[in-house]
Amino acid sequence: MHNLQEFQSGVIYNWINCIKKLLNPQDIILVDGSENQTSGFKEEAIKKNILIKLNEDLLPNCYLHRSNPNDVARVESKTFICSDTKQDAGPTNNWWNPKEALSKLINISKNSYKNRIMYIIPFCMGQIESKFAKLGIEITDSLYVVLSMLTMAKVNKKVIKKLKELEEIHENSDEFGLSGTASWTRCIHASCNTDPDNRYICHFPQNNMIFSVNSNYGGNALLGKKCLALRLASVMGKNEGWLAEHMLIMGIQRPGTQGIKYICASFPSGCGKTNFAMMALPEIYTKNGYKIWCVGDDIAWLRIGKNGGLWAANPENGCFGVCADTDKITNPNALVTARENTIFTNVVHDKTRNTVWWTGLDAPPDDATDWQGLPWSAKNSQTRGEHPNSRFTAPITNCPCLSAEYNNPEGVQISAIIFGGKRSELMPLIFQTSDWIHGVFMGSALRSETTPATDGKTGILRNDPFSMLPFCGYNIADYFQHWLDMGRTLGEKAPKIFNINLFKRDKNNEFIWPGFGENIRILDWILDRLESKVDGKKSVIGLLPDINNINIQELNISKKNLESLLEIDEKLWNQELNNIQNYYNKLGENVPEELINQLEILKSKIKIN
Ligand code: SAT
Ligand code: MN
Repeated sequence: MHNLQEFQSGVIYNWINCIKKLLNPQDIILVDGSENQTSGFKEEAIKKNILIKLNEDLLPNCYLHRSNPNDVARVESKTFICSDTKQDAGPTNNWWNPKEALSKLINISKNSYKNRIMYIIPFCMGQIESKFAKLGIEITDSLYVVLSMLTMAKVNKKVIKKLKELEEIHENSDEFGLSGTASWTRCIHASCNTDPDNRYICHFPQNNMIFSVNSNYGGNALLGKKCLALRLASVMGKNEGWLAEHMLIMGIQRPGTQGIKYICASFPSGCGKTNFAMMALPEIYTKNGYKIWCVGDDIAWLRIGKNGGLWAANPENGCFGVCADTDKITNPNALVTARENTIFTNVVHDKTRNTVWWTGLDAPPDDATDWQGLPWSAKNSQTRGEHPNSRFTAPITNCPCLSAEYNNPEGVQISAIIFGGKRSELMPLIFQTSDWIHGVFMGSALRSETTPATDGKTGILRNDPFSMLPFCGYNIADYFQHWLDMGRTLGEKAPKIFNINLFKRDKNNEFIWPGFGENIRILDWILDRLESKVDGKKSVIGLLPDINNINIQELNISKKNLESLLEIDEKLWNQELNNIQNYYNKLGENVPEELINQLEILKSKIKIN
């Protein structure tokens, strides 16, 4: 056994041996995060055609990876919460009896590491010295997963040391080490033959364990990310009094105000969280001293701090962002972020320059292969060369507007929370909810159009409360209650809650709001509200901006269009009420009374008007 002496004997050593018995690898390697070992992995990955090394001058230490074409996104239909009861998983999750799930997973993965290496990745989500931190060990046979985890999580000697200190907490009794529980998360990943029919991503909250088979895609295979940092962490948060959210964290610095204000924003996958989190501002704003600071682009862990306010930390170490359509306008900071030490997945390979390309970048290459490795040219091809869910995996420290607080063990104090979805009608550009309970109501009622980040059809409107539909590891109605409870504890210190919709379309089906860097104009209004610089205009759904309080200087949008972004169509809202009612009915009796009251209040307002 390779370098496992780190764990000598003890619980972790025993657990690894149990899993070894199940998967039957040729050898075992402990991943320690050292530079030496990591470069060895990269060389090995190149040799095995898992990675293509790109032009060192243009893209230093960058690589191209192509996934199995059937393995390009999260698969919600194959994602399970294996809690003791179906009620614990709730009506929005796929539930699987833990015993039955395990027996299937054992069947599928048994001996699947034959002639393969078993990599043991001890990792930490969050800053190791922070109370936010959560430890885990991922076992995988995929070098792509190893190298991605090395970017997305903290993997180093300190983590190994800390895990050794925690050893005694774990108890385990069965042959394959799949029972009992531990204070650290046991993550088992087996690529098998990436067979979509036998693909399962299973979470065992009672065992603090994740077991994923037959997919190497980020959200299904980098088990520290969505599986631990959202699904399992949301359960931990419920039990321990904090929140794990699908949210970006950013700081906004404005002239004439002291300090930086931090906000969290949740949008569903593929709706522009990364772009929003590292927004590059238009010149009229930078000139005046505005700055954006990125703390995180996908996940926020939120705790009540010593001062009673809500504090957020980013548990991740890297960005797993969408490549397609990321360009100089949509997100110039992401282009800089993904310029070195980056793995690109499922993009076009420019063979002449040995670089990568996707729609949105400069002129397309002449001699290229598409995301599947087939000959491709922009001129002769009807289809895009990159996959719509093509991704870059880059260290967050590459981000040119990275906040100085990004690794603060305490996190940053949050002044406002934004909920957003992708809606072509109904939802205004922005409104402020009246208080925490009303904000939670609006978060619970969110609907959004599906995107390529999930398998299945895109553009389908569906309920996606808090953008957590695919990520809440327990009963969503209990999750609403947990939000309400957090609000009660926060009291006066609770951040203000806003709602935004950047995706409203006009009669010609064109987006009305320019979005991207121009979104600062929305943030400006939010900060004006927080600082009581402007009043909001009362409406049935909350406080809207006065049209004159949204700065449209140097923006190609007419006042009339801005008005249309802010209008409330009560006929449509009437239909929406039915949807919320039906959704609540579907969620069942656990929906908190306070939210049902909110719905009644909204119904009565819309009727009166
Ligand atoms: O789930 S991933 O992390 O792969 C991307 C997303 O859907 O947010
Ligand atoms: Mn996400």
